[in-house]
Amino acid sequence: MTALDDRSVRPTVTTGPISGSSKEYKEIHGVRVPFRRVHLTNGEHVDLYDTSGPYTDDTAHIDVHSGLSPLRADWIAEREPVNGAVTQLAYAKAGIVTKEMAFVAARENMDPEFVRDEVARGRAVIPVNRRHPECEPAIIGKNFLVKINANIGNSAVSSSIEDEVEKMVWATRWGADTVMDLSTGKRIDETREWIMRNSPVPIGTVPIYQALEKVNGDPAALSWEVYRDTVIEQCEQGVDYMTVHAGVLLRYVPLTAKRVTGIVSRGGSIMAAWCLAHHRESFLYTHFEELCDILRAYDVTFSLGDGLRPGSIADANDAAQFAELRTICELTHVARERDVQVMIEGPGHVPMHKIAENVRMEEELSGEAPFYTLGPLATDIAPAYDHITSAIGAAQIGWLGTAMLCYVTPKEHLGLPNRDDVKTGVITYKIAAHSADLAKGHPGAQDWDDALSKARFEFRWEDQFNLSLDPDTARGFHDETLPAEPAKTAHFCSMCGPKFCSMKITQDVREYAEKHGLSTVDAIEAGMAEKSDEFHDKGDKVYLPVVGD
Ligand code: IRN
Ligand code: FE2
Repeated sequence: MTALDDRSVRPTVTTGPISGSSKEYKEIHGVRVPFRRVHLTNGEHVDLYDTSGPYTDDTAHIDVHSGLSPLRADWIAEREPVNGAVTQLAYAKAGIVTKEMAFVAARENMDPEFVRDEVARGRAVIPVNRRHPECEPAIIGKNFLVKINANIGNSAVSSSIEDEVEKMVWATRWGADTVMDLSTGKRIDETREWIMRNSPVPIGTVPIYQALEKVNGDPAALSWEVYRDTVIEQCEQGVDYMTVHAGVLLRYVPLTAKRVTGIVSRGGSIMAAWCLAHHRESFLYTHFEELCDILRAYDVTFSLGDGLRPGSIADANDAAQFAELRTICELTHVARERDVQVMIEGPGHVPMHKIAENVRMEEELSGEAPFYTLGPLATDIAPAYDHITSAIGAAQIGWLGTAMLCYVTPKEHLGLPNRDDVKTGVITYKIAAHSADLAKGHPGAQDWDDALSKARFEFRWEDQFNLSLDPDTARGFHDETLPAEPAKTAHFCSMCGPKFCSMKITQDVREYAEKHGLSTVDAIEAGMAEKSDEFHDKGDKVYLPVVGD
């Protein structure tokens, strides 16, 4: 019996298309790739990158007890190993374009050969465990769309399997490119099995959390063997990438002594406690090559954890943080030589002027391994708004070349995020990621903005809502004051009212130009002259006396 046969677990997941959109599949490079097609009222459509899987396809049959259909099963089965390895990196190095590479190339509108080359260099990763065939492949690398990760997972005090499965579906609905299951509470295995079998996106974990559960929460009782077995179990289950805090070395722990916030990483603090208790080097570091062999067998991607990341503005870019970064960059080369895909995790809390140095160091020392950062929060002063403090840092670090941004929700530092927090975190991070795509001049990124701006300018309200990251909230805000149907084509909204709408005024100017056979510039001049005469006629006063009473 598998976890999914348990009928007492009854997740209700959100299904159905996003407002104004439908699921479209296109056959590109020999693979069938999903898109979110936004249908516009002028007969046009816009196709967007789509992370939501079959859940937004109204023709799909969803049964959470059977899981999603294994889209990659044949691709995996028909492949022979190269040089004893089955990883995307090994194939890429051997000059082979896999179906996964073709898939991500189609999704990103890139050349498959370019994808292969980026993977071969280790500048991009495609985290897809052979045992997660349900997953739609995604690529993480600086030359691709900036990705976002949403963390979910229960804790000892809160949440259920049902809640976590819905959070996964909900997060991908709004655009999460990957989801990390950080469960530390009850039924970790079952919860993960439910998430894995129903997830259309890569799933990441931090295996040390479950290893710690196995030894009843006592870090000193951990061992390489307990950890290794946990990793193998999670590999078997299909986890696509794993955070490994292998850079928390014994000698770095004292470097955190004078910090304002010490060690804030859960995994980092567990490993620091183990190193101190045994006065030995971390088993993650001493057994790293063995770990590479395990991950390689499944094509699980390393996410080398930043266990010593700064947890406050005061601690940003300090000796402990950078010592660890140097070590994980060295380990990146070790893994890559062994054909294991790697990304590197980054901070944390960093003020804006100290962000660039992080990217520069990471790229130089790791040979441009994909950087995956948690924010960073650009200030510490706004608990309850840390999705915003962190999105400021995230947009900037994304622009500088960070490949994936780990979201932060409004509950950061305060509590376990619920479903609403998950959506807020995802939308906030989509904003940061897309802003970075624009600033990087990513081909085609601006098309989405242009389509929305055009809809806005032409008062196609429905199109403006439906093109937005969050159509429901956009429509809701509009309808709060102007719910009537005619308002959906009206040339104003309640913010400025009919007389003060700048877009309406611009359109009037253009109409005036056409009527008088003038260019827009001439029309503005002529119109201005008219207005100026009117102004003189009324006595050159900015504020006119109230007429009437
Ligand atoms: C991302 C970048 N730096 C840290 N992260 C994420 O933080 C990581 O991917 C995982 O989701 C979480 C790990 O937290 P700890 O164990 O380092 O606190
Ligand atoms: Fe923090």
